Order: sequence, then structure tokens, then C-alpha cells
Amino acid sequence: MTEDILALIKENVIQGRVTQGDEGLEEGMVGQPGVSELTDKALAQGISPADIIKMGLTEGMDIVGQKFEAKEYYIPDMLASAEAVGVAMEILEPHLAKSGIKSKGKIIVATVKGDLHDIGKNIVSILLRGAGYAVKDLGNDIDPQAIIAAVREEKPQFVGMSALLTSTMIHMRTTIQALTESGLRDKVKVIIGGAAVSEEFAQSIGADGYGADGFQAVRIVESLDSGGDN
Ligand code: B1M
Repeated sequence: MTEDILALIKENVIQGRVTQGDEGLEEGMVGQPGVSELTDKALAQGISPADIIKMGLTEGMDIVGQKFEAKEYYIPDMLASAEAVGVAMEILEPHLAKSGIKSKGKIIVATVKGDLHDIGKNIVSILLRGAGYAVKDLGNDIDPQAIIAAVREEKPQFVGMSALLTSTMIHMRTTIQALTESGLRDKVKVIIGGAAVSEEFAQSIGADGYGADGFQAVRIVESLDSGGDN
């Protein structure tokens, strides 16, 4: 039963269907529940938000990415899927937040300059909030100097950066350099993630941690928060 509904969420992410009124890429889907109705139903059945994210939403977007790479999908198809994931995450957010007992540290998150991909960053933000962190999400296409200004103003313990493009990941390095030049580098732990980057890249630019997915990002932040080396 649990697998069935998660498989349906995954399939409807792939189809880019938000609600039951939406057409999918395949014909004859109008009237069948979309990602928002299925997410509500999954929660009502007691399925955990983490399973919905991992086995429904993320697995669905993985397939969308593969189809895009295989040129089976075009940008509008990806956007429809992205919207479905975004709507589901809005439904899940209060349920994730419930698990956070009290606010831990503060983290600023941003998708780096030139990069408009924000789905992964939004998932990471919501999971961090769910884990009890105060998250200030600066958005996407964020200039290093805007991150510096936010660190001065917000005084967070962490800075999290996301990059999906090989052409934009360089701004993670420039942001860390700007933190150093501003005398702020030792005030914050920096963690990075996103499909363009890796553990090796994180080490090469002097980041404190790398998260391959949203759940790992939370674990890394918690580990750094408790004084671990991640
Ligand atoms: Co674009 N795009 N895209 N795209 N897009 C990729 C990234 C690409 C790999 C597709 C491809 O060609 N195979 C490719 C990049 C190639 C490269 O650089 N090597 C690409 C390209 C080329 C482009 C454009 C240039 C296309 C064009 O216009 N010709 C353009 C660039 C726009 C720009 O940014 N300036 C573009 C545009 C778009 C859309 C706007 C249509 C849309 C984004 C919508 C949005 O984000 N609001 C989009 C999408 C959806 C994708 C793919 C298909 C999916 C990305 C995604 O949302 N994944 C992607 C292909 C792919 O990844 N397979 C692709 C799901 C998401 C949950 O995963 O973001 O990886 P992800 O986040 C994960 C982890 O990485 C991690 O946790 C998240 C949750 O598990 N994580 C962190 C992420 N951030 C983290 C931060 C952390 C820790 C963990 O700490 C702080």
C-alpha cells in the first residue's frame, strides 16, 4: 500500500501533474489524483514525509533528469515536474517542522550566482527547518557579496550553498574567498551541495562539509554543530 502511493507520487512527478485537473504527458490522466492529492493521502495514511520526499519526489525528479539528458523531455516538461515537487514540499513543510523541537543554530542558504536551480536548495532548507535550524533562504542567483552582507547581518553559524551548473560552482570558491577577505570565514561553517559538486570539490575549495542529498546535508550540519568534523 505504502509502495503503491509512493510509486504514484513518483509517476505523477514524472508526468508533471500537480492536481487531478491536470493533463499529464500521457493521455487519459485527467481526473486521477495528482501530486498534491497523493501527498495529502500519503500523510493521512501515516507515511512519513521523509519517505514521500525520498521515494516519491526525489526519485521522480531523478527520472525527469534522466529523460532530459536523453532528450525525451524539454524545459517546459521539467518545469511542470518542478512545480509538482514544489507544491508537495509546501504540503510537507509543516509536518517536517513538527519534528524540530527547538531552534538550533542559524543557517543562511543560497543558490550561487548565475544559477537558477532552486528545487534541491528548497528541499535542503525545509529539511533543515524540520531538524530545528533557523533557515534564512536568500534565494537563487545570489552574488557572493550578498552572502557576505547576510552573514554580517544575520550572524549565522552556517552558510549553505547550492550549485547545479558546472559553470556556476566556481562561485562557491569565490564566496569562501570573500568570507576570508571579510574576516568572516572563521565565524561560519560552510557546507555545499548540488548535482554539480562533490566531496572532493568541497575539500578543494575549503568548505567544511558536503551533502549529497538533503538528508545528508542535515546530518553534516548536525555533526558540525556538535563539534564533529563531519
Ligand atoms: Co537545468 N540543468 N538548466 N533546469 N536542470 C541540469 C542541472 C542539467 C544537469 C541537465 C542536463 O543537461 N543534463 C544541466 C547542467 C549541466 C552542467 O552544468 N553540467 C542543466 C542545464 C544545462 C540548464 C540550462 C542551462 C538549460 C538551458 O537553458 N539551456 C538552464 C540554466 C538556468 C540557470 O540556472 N541559469 C537550466 C534550467 C532549468 C530549469 C529552470 C528548467 C529547471 C530548474 C527549475 C528550478 O530549480 N526551479 C531545471 C531542472 C529542473 C534541471 C534538472 C532536470 C533537475 C534539477 C533538480 O531539480 N533536481 C537537472 C538535471 C539533473 O539534475 N539530473 C538540470 C532535483 C533536486 C531535488 O536535486 O538539485 O541535485 P538537486 O538537489 C539535491 C542534492 O543535489 C542536494 O540535496 C538535494 C535534495 O536531495 N543538494 C544539496 C542540493 N543543494 C544542496 C545544498 C547543500 C546540500 C545538499 O548544502 C547547502
